[in-house]
Amino acid sequence: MSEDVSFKDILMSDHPDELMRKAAPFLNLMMKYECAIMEVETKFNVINNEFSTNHNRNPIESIKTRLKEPLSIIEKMKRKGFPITMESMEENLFDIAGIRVICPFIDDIYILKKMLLSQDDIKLIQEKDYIKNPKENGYRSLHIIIEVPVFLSSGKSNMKAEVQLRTMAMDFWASLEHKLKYKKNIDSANAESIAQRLKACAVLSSDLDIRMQEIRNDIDSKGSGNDEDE
Ligand code: 0O2
Repeated sequence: MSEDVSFKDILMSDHPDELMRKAAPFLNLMMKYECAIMEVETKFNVINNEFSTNHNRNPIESIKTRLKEPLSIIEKMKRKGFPITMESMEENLFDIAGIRVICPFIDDIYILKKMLLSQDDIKLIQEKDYIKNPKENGYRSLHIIIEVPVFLSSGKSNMKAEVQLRTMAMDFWASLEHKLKYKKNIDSANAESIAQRLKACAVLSSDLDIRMQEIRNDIDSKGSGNDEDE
């Protein structure tokens, strides 16, 4: 990478032209993260298409993607005590490019992970299995940080991206919990009870996932054999 650029330096510009000139390397880097999102999303769409042809069902219900906002990038680097520069952002933040894959069944999550990681241009950097080890509040999902190559006229860049794989039940819980967390008018007496009730809902949603998986396994084992034989 060329000379490191500080966010403060970009923001100190007092003329629009100067701001655009100084922000150009940042915008170029964000474009590369956006391309990484496109590459990974396409890979999942290809996996889903092939799986659907071979096994007559889709392991992916939906895919959501997001590029982290500049203010969230700065906030996270501050919170973690990293230097607020572009080099630091590339080295320390792994979730600037985010891909969330929602699956019908728990098994689909691990099938998709295996299929993605078996591709020879994908490198696994880190894995956090919050399904096998849920967070204290009940949050479940499989997080993997990967590196994916992006090919531009300037050459190849290996970009990091965070893939979150979860079932529809895990996504339902996480989306509502996320919305509730940002409600500002929860007093501290109420907060404890809310946390406990959310945890109880997480346990229910985990039970639902396990039961639905069991029903599917049962149907598959008695079915025509036209499904996957992983
Ligand atoms: P967004 O907008 O979804 O990206 P951090 O927790 O950020 O300090 P790290 O190591 O990145 O550090 O955390 P982790 O746990 O690997 O993953 C963080 C992301 O997972 C979050 O991103 C959420 O998307 C999701 N997540 C993790 N824990 C919870 C949780 O308890 N509830 C919900 N609803 N989501 C969770 P961001 O950056 O918070 O937001």
